[in-house]
Amino acid sequence: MTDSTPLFQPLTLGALTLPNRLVMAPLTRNRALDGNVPGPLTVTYYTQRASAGLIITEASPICPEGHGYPRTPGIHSAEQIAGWRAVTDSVHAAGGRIFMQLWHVGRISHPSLQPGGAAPVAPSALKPAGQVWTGSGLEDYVMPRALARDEFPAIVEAYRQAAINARDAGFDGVEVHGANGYLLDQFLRSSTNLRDDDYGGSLQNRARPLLEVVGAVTSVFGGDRVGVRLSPENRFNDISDADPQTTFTYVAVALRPFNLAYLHVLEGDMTGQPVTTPFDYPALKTAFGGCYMANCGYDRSRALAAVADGQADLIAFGRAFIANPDLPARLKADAPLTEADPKTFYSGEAHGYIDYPTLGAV
Ligand code: 8OZ
Repeated sequence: MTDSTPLFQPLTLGALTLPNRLVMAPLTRNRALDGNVPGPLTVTYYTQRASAGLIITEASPICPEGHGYPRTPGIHSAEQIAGWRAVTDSVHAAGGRIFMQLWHVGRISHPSLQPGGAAPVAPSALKPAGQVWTGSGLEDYVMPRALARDEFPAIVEAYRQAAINARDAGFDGVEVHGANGYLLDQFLRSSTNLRDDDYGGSLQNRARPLLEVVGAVTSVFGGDRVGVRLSPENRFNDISDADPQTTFTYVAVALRPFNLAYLHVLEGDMTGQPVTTPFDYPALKTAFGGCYMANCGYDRSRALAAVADGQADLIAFGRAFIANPDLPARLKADAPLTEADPKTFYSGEAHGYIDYPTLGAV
């Protein structure tokens, strides 16, 4: 390998120049303090990973109703904005760049995690299969309340306000979480959207909420500081689509006019169920036409090949960044990687969060 290997070369991404093509994927870590405020451990965690070409934060709820997991840091209160400001200042001082992932879980929640113990909201009253971790135990998902048509403008407004809050907190940009079975994906994919108004039925209607949110967020940051994450095949959170290739090609083309910083695609199915119809990711990349970020179990050799062959412009790493704060240096040196410990993904405070060693310290 030479120094010109594109994976380790800078890339102009919208308004930013990244020093390499290695992105820290959004990773839920459940370490927020009371009030779902990111604390000092979170400052250390992200700062340790500032050598990433770009950090994308863990999914961060835009409003109280957007929460579905305990101790996930939000971006809807003054305390949360101040907590995140400490993160962005520290990452920037360490030479890094950081986007915030904006999140609304929709039906993937539980009354115990909702304001006033209310039912979670969703496009349609369809209960997800499975169970939710409430912080004190596992509970079955409940029947969500179908949103009335006139409630959605307030959700778009919450995304717009969250983008303003993220800007005030010092983020370089934001990523709209349109993936993994959460609210915007629940509208988009056919299995979870049975509406008969202009937010359901046709593909154009199912995509409308996502596109309205992208419109609101780009009005705050400008398209060149906004990314969108999609997961065409992912059945995580009990979701599916009757025709993923058609659905996601439509979305990719509809996103073109926003001149986004990137499209971030989770290329696979987190549930591990057998794939029935293979999805054509290169076709999705072509349909979008802009910067394409690939994610899903990439290792060093696949990442090198994908970027060198033009199949992806950026590669997002999840587990590898959890366990290797200095991942770009390690991959460049072809040094061994530390294995991540799944027992501390969603709990453990400092352990498994900020105590993974850098190369010299292994
Ligand atoms: C795993 C556990 C909890 C949340 C996602 C935000 O899938 C998540 C998530 C993943 O995008």
